[in-house]
Amino acid sequence: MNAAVENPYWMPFTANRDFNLKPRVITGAEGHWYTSEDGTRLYDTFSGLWTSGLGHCHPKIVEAVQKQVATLDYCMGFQVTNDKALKLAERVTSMAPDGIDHCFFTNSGSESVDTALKIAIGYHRARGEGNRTRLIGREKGYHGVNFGGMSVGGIVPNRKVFSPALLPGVDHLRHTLDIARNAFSRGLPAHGIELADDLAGLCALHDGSNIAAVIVEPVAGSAGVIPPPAGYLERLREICDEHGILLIFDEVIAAFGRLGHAFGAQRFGVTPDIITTAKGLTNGVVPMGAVLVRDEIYEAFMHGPAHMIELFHGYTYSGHPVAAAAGLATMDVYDTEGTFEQAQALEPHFEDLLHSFAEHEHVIDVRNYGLMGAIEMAPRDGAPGARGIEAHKRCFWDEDLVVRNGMDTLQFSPFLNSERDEMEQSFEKIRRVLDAVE
Ligand code: PXG
Repeated sequence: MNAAVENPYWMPFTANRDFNLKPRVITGAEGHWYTSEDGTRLYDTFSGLWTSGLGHCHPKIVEAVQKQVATLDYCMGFQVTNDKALKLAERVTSMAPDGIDHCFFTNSGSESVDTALKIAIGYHRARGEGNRTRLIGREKGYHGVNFGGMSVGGIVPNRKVFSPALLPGVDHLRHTLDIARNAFSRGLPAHGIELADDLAGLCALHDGSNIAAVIVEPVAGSAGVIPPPAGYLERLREICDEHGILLIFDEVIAAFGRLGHAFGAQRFGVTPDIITTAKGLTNGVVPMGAVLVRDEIYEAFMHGPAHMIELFHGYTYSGHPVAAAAGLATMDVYDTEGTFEQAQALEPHFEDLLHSFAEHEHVIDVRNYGLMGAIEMAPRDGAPGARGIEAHKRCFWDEDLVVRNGMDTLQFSPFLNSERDEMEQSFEKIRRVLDAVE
C-alpha cells in the first residue's frame, strides 16, 4: 500500500508525509520496553511522553483499571459523582503544598491549563476585581494547544498560524535560555534571575491591578528542558505577591516525581496559587488532568444562592471513574515503591551521563534538572531540525531506542524507577547515533 496516500490517521505533532514513508508503530509495552509491530523490543528513554514514570503496564495500575471498568465504567460527573474521583481529589490535595486543598479534574494538560486560566479570571471577578483579566506567559513556554494555553504559550510554530485568533490581553516574559552565559550548567543555571523582573516591567506598563495571573512551567519541558535560573521562581513569587497576581505553575511534566517530589513547587520551595497537572497523575494509563488551587480561590467562588452552580465549567469526563482508579493506583505505587526517593537517587548518575556529551562535536549545550534532561545539537546549515529527526530515526531503526527530539534538541525523561545499567546502555547507543549523524 502507498501509506503516504492511504493512511487515514492524521498524526499529532508529526511530519505525517515523512512518517508514512516508513511508519514507526508500537504494538505493546512492558516495564521500560516497547514492542514494535515487527516484534522488536525498544527501550523507552522518554517515559512515554513524560507520562509513564513507573514504566508501562504497571501490574497494580492495570489491575485497578480492569477492576474499575467492570465495576463502574462511567457515571455523570455533574450533580452526581463517583467514589474514585472523591478519593483521588483527597489523595492528591494531601500531597500538595500546604494551603492548596481543592482539585478540579480535566482530561489533559491542555484542559488543565485552560481551566486554570478561567479559574484565575473568575476568582478576581468574584472578589470584585473584574478588571484583572490580563494573562502573562513566557516565551518558549508550552501550555498545551487549546486557545488559552496556546495564547500564553511561547513556542512560535504553535502560535504562528493561529496568530489572529489568539486571546487578547496576553503578554510574555522573556525566556530564560541563555546558552552564551549558562551552557553546560548542571542543574539550575547561575545567570538570569533578573529576567523575572520582566514581570515588574509589565506591572509598570499595565498597572499590576489589571493582571490576573502569570503562568510558567517551573522547568520548561517541550522547549528543550530549560531549568529556571537560580532564584528566578522565588522572584516571580515576590512580584506576584506585591501586585495581587496569581502565580500558576504548569506542572503537567514536573508533578509526580519528575523533580523528585510530588510537586515541582516542593522541590523549589516556592508555592504557587494554582498548579496544573496531567501525565503522571495516572502514569499515562488513562487520560486525566487536575487543577489544584488554594483554599481562598475555591472559597471566593462559594457565594450567591447555594443551589446555584458556582463555576460554569467542566467536562463530560471530569473525574472519570476509570481514570480516577488509575490515578489512585498510581499514587499507591508512588507511595509503596518510594518512587520519588528512587527518582532523586538516580539524578546524579543521569546528570553525569548527559554531561558526558559536553565535548561531542555536534553538542552546543546540555541541560538537566531532576529527571529532565536535554542534549542540544547545533543545527545543520540551512536545515534546522534535520539533525534532530535523523538522530530520532537512527535511534529507532539502528539502536532499538525511542528518543524524543524537539528540533535539534534530544530530550530525556527517564523512568523514575530506571535501572542504572539500562540508562547507561541507552546513552551508549545515543553516543553511537550522534557519532553517525552527519
Ligand atoms: N503543559 C505542559 C507543561 C506540557 O508539557 C501540556 C501542558 C499539554 O498537555 P496535553 O495533555 O494536552 O498534551 C503539556 C504537554 C514534548 C511534549 O516533547 C510535551 C508535551 C506535549 C507534547 C510534546 O516535550 N507536554
